[in-house]
Amino acid sequence: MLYDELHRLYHQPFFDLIQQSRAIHEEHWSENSVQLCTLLSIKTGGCSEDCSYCAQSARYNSGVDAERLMEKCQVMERARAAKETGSTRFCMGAAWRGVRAGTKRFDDVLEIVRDVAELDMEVCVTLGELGEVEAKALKEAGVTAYNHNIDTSPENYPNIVTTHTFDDRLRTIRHVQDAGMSVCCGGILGLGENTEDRLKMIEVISEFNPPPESIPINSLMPMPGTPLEGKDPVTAFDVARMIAVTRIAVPKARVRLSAGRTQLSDEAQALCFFAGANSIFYGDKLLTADNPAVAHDLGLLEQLGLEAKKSDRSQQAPDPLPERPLSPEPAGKV
Ligand code: SAM
Ligand code: DTB
Ligand code: SF4
Repeated sequence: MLYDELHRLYHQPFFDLIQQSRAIHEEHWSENSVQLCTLLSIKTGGCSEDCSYCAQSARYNSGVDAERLMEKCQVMERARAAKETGSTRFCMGAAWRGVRAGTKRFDDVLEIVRDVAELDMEVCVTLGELGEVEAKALKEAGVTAYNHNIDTSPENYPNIVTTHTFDDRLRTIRHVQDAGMSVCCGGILGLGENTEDRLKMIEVISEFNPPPESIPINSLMPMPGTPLEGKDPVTAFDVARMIAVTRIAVPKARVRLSAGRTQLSDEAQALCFFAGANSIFYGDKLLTADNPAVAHDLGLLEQLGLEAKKSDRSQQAPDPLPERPLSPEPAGKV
């Protein structure tokens, strides 16, 4: 969806926007389900990149220590526990710039993926940059979705990260699409960007072909020691507006109310679900930061009459849209 239309939608009176996003939501998502995804940081800290929001960059004194890749048996324990609490997608994150085929650490990750895939959960990984070969290997090992966020507008990206580019991010997403994995791609609100940047980010994501299967909308969790530690919090109305615009721009994607739920009241989260969010990160921890407690989230879903989505490992990546080109385009188009 083009920027001008996103701008028009976003700047309507709040209730007009929410009414429109609700109507689109009901048209495409007849059941009232919320996808529950559990995150696990399988390799924490010590990252070479300088993403200015991230506690895991080696460049900042955030108090997060660099750790080695977790042992497979420990990961399996956590995946089984996630399944027992009702989670249907297990998302493993690594604080790496990227992965390369033929390295021990990539082989170790493939081994972990193969075993987690046996649990009949959807398997998502976020490992940074991927080439064609790595994407194919992950798909073959049993990954159903790959998370790789563009985080902000192409114009604002260099203000947030200097060690890799926006186009590097788009290239990885292209490789994920070509390998037949679902793309999970979203961004962060509250990095110091303006509304125009937020809408340009959604413009890029909504032009992906095939479209993303899920879109995480994170609010900055200001991590001590990072350059963005003192940023003002995002308001609940800003989050709800962005969720509504995202729902309208990409009707069939799971829109995930992601990092930052600890800063939102239950009522604000209910508003976000009403506006079109139908997925959350579920479990007491995100990667290094806090998330609402499992019991609290289950209570909230029950009060709202929302059900947990069933697992669907047979999920196929969304089909390409026929009229769009499949090859990589210049900046901003994937
Ligand atoms: N290293 C990989 C990468 O950069 O893609 C995977 C892990 S990285 C931590 C995954 C995503 O987490 C980032 O793209 C960003 O959207 C989100 N994230 C990281 N720190 C955050 C924070 N403090 N607040 C909100 N979102 C954050
Ligand atoms: C995403 O969009 N958000 C998640 C996941 N993808 C990997 C990560 C949020 C991280 C929040 C900060 C932290 O835990 O360090
Ligand atoms: Fe590294 Fe990813 Fe954090 Fe950037 S967001 S510093 S690439 S772990």
